[in-house]
Formats: sequence, C-alpha cells, structure tokens
Amino acid sequence: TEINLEEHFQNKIDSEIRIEPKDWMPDAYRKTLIRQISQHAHSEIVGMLPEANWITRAPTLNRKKILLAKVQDEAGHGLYLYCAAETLGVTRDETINDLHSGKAKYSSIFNYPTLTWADMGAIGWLVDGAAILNQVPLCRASYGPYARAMVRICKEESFHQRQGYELMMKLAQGSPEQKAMAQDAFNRWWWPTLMMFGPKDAESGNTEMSMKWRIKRFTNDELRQRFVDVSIPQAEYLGLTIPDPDLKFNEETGHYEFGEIDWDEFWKVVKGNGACNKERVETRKKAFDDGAWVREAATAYHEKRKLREEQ
Ligand code: FAQ
Repeated sequence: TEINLEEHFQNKIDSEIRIEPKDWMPDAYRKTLIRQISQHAHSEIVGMLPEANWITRAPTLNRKKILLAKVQDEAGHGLYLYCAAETLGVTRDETINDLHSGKAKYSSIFNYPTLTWADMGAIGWLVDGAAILNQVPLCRASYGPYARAMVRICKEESFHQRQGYELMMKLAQGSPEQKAMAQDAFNRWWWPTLMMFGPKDAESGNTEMSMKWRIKRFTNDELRQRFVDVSIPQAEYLGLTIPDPDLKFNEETGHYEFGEIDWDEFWKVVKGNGACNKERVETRKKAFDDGAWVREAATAYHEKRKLREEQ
C-alpha cells in the first residue's frame, strides 16, 4: 500500500540508501527534485551569458583560454543536470519550454550585468564560491543521478573559484585603477551573492521537506553564514573593503554578523524584474531558435540511418 511504500522510502533515506530513477518515490519528492534540478540546470545555462559577454575582450590570450574553458564547463554542467531531470520523467523540451515561458526560475544572480573585466574575478571568487558551498552537500543528496552529477560539477567549480580569486588578486595588487575596479566589482556582487542562498529559513517554503528527504543537508541561512565566514578573511587578504557597515565579528559565536539583505530586491529579481531578466531569456530563446537546424539535421540523419539499417 501507499503508506508502506512511503515508510519504506523514508527508511531508505534515513539509512542513507540512494533513491534511483526506477525506485518508488512520493510524487512530491519527484516534483521538488524536478523543480530544483531543472532550475539548477537553467542557472548553469543562463549563467554562461554574463561571462560570455567578456570572452572577446579578455585582456590576454591566457585569460581568454581560462574564461572559454570555464564557460564551456558551465554548458557541460547544464547538460548533466538536464539529463538528471530527465530520469525523473520530464522531457528536455518541457524543461526548456518552462525556462523560455518564464515558468521556471533560475538563480537570481545571473540577472545582474557584467560591467567591467573585474566582474570576471568577482563572479569566479564569489558566485562560484557560493555555488561550491551550496553544492558540496548536494553530492550527498538522496537522489542518485543528482548526487553523482554534483561530484564532477564540484570539482570543476573549484577550479572556477580559484581562477576568480587569482584574477581578483592580480587586480588588487595592480595599479590604483585596477584596484578600484576590483573594489567596485566586489561592491556590486557581494549582496547579490548572499541572495543566491535563497530566502531566510523562516520564509523558505521548501526547506523542511527537502531536509527530511535529504536533498538539502543544510538550510539557506546556515550556508549563507558559512559563506560569509569564509569570504571575509579572503576579502581582507585582497585588501578590499567589505561593503557592509554592519559587519562585525562575534568573538563568542566565532561567526561574522552581517547587515540585512535587501529582500525586496531579491524578490523583484526572482519575479523577473531584475536588470537583465528579459535580456537573458530572450538570448536563450534566440539561441534555441538559431539552433533548430542542427536539431532537425540530427533527427534527419538518425531517420536515414534507421531506414538504411532496416533495408
Ligand atoms: N534565485 O523554499 P526555498 C551555478 C526560489 S550556482 C532564484 O528556499 P529551495 C553555478 C526557490 O526556487 C546557482 N530563485 O527553495 C554557476 C523557491 O521557488 P519555487 C544555481 C530562488 O529550493 C556559477 C523560492 O525561491 N544553484 O549555477 C533563489 O529549498 C557561475 C523559495 O525558496 C542551484 O540551483 C535564487 N537565488 O532552496 C554557473 C543549487 N533562491 O522553486 C555559472 C541547487 C530561492 O518554489 C557561473 N538549488 N529561490 O518556485 C538549491 O540548493 C536550492 O534550490 C536553493 C533554494 C538553495 C537555491
């Protein structure tokens, strides 16, 4: 019966036994995984755009090679994640349609513009740094295909984070203009990065069930706090000023206390009204339409081979 199935399922989760695509799972578990994994995939794909904006203007051949490799990695991450979502019974077309129609979300962070070269450093250091903190625990997510995809993704994210920090370091140690560029990028990316972790726990509707199902292992606020604690010393090492007048270290707890996040801004961006939301979705739609001939050619080739094999 349904009750026994549900009990058996939760027992498996509690014993750290992975759930695989053909195993029984509650509809709500399947639904929340499709939601999270497809949004995660969209974030990787839309997340290519802010950085792709600088590929043609990278200052050296070496920087260009690094940036190209990073953006290609993100395409790969998106593809593993779309495949993981497909194992739950949704098609690639459905998932992509939901992105194009505005039904599916993707991370708020990719709706901010990349104004200077220093933004490549800030994104690698902060955005990929936040992504790693959030994704390392997902390597232990209860759903097998998602957890396994995360292992490889995290290895690549760690290279992304290091290249970003190294880029920031070069700028921070450079001319006064370069240092000012690094500070300006830090000022613009710091708060949006804190928003990546999602709403406060009290306002996070999905956390409770996702924790019970061991999709999430830590809450949004726990991961955000961890990010602040590791990033502040890194900013100090770069000699940058943290754009938060309320920031202070609490000797008793051993944690940094930080100012209030602008939640109105967060929800505005999540609801589609950030600086670049429209442009990002339009760019993806155009790329999809421009690629139609490739899909058609691949399908035609497949049909032709099938016919030949049948003869
Ligand atoms: N932006 O109840 P919760 C990357 C939505 S890293 C937009 O707390 P949950 C790497 C949330 O979906 C970025 N929407 O939700 C990279 C929910 O709405 P829904 C991607 C947000 O799922 C780096 C509602 O608010 N990483 O791409 C955001 O328990 C550089 C209530 O929230 C992942 O996706 C937001 N920031 O926790 C690529 C990681 N936050 O769906 C290129 C996997 C929340 O009910 C360049 N995902 N919302 O309509 C997760 O860990 C979780 O889904 C959270 C949100 C933590 C993001």
